[in-house]
Amino acid sequence: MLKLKKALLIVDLQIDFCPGGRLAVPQADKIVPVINKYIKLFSKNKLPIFASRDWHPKKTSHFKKFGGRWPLHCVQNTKGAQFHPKLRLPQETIIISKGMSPQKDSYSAFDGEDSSGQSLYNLLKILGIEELYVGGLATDYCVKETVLGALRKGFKVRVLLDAIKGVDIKKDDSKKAIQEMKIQGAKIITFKELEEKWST
Ligand code: VGL
Ligand code: ZN
Repeated sequence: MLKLKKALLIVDLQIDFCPGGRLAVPQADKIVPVINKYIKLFSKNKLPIFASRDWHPKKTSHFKKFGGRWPLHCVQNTKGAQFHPKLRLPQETIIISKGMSPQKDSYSAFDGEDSSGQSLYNLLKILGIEELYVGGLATDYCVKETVLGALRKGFKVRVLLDAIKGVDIKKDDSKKAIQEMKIQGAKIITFKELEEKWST
């Protein structure tokens, strides 16, 4: 099989999305040790690691207070916007900030940019990435939109089934999100499968 150049993309593993946070995803903290295992595996294989963060201005139409649908969360430079304290991001992790518009809702990491303003898409192209491994929060919002965005842009995508958690405002939202990602062409993988695959 053709060897595709891969990267890991960890979506929004931030304090506000974890239990105790302002927009807590049930059991979100459970995926942190699993994500850390993926990080180690990608680091060992010298593959790039991206971490997106929801990075909202104080005033944005994303928040209920200003006409949107969400409670205040992940406000730039607040504690809740920090990555989970147990997440072991290597120094070279490329941080992608998103949700910075005061007027627009956006969920996909492909709407985000690094500290120099480069889009995620351009960064992936520069690095020659062909296949993205996506985990994080939340399955039914940012993970879904990021995965569908990646597929539309022509990347191969693997969803890390043991390293995602959903909000499930409506029962089965996450299940439906996974179905939709599969229909659009994403493949599903778990850590054990990947570790075995890469050890041969
Ligand atoms: C997200 C709701 C609001 C997410 C972000 O990261 O999935 N969900 N903002
Ligand atoms: Zn948000």
